Amino acid sequence: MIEETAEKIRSMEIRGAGLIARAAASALKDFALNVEASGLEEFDRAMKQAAGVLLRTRPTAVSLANAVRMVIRHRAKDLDSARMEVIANAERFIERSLKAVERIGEIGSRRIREGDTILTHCNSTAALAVIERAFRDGKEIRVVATESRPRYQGHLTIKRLDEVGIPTELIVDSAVRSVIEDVDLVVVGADVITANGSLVNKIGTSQIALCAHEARKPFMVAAETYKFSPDTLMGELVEIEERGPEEVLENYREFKHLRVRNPAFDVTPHQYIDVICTEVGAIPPEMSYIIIKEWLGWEISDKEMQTSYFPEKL
Ligand code: RUB
Repeated sequence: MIEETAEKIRSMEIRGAGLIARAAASALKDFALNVEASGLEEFDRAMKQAAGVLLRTRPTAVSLANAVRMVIRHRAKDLDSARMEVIANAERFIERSLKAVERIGEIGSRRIREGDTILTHCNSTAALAVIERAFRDGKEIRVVATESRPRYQGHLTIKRLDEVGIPTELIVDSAVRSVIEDVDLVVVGADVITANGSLVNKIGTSQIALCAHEARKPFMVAAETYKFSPDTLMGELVEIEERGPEEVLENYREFKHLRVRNPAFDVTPHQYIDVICTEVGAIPPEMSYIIIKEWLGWEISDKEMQTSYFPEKL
């Protein structure tokens, strides 16, 4: 079960930071339910090993690491209670994660006005929740969606928007600056929000933010609180996943002097972000530390940060 889910995440059959986190929590729940262990120590060892397999699938999305930590952490003193606690943690994470997306839709959609044209990039459940909520509330809106090369996640976005009935235009990624004047605001999701409020999201996001900034168009990020990275508080840099060259150019081997680069994510500085809509409120990026401290339970002064982690605060 763990390996099966890990492979689906690796191959991107399961993708998008929120879905990855929920799939990992669900796999850990099944594993905790079925793993054979003679005692608490063996159970913990097996859980950690399973967590490691999941964590190694995709390096960037902090939602995965946050979900795994929240699920496997327990205070039980015996095997049966530990099993039950881990299962309950996983169920709670999944339930709260889904509720968070819904709440983000509610909060974020308040920033969308009647007649707005919204630009979105890649395929984000949280960003789509904002857009869909505005539409369901009766606002007449349009969407401009980028293809999001090389994996074309934009195609998933236009499919969903088409099902919902929202008029949408599809553009190539490089057309953003040409159309930005027709757009009223940008709404994107997040893989990671760092302690200083910067955003790590699908490659191309930072160019869009730059265009939006130049054109004075608001740039909104839709992100659950578990997309915020406690590790960045301690100066850790977010690892940007570099994927295979074949995703960009199939016959890359035919070239002798060519190196194809395929970074999957990029960093948008917090100066280009107007608002981050989370399930606990719409905050300026500068308030990210508060989310990490108050909602994820990590303190900058903690020597051993792991000890201050309160999963129940999510
Ligand atoms: C997906 C991506 C999404 C975020 C947020 O990248 O960058 O914008 O993960 O998505 P990939 P969500 O396709 O490489 O996983 O709001 O669904 O968590």
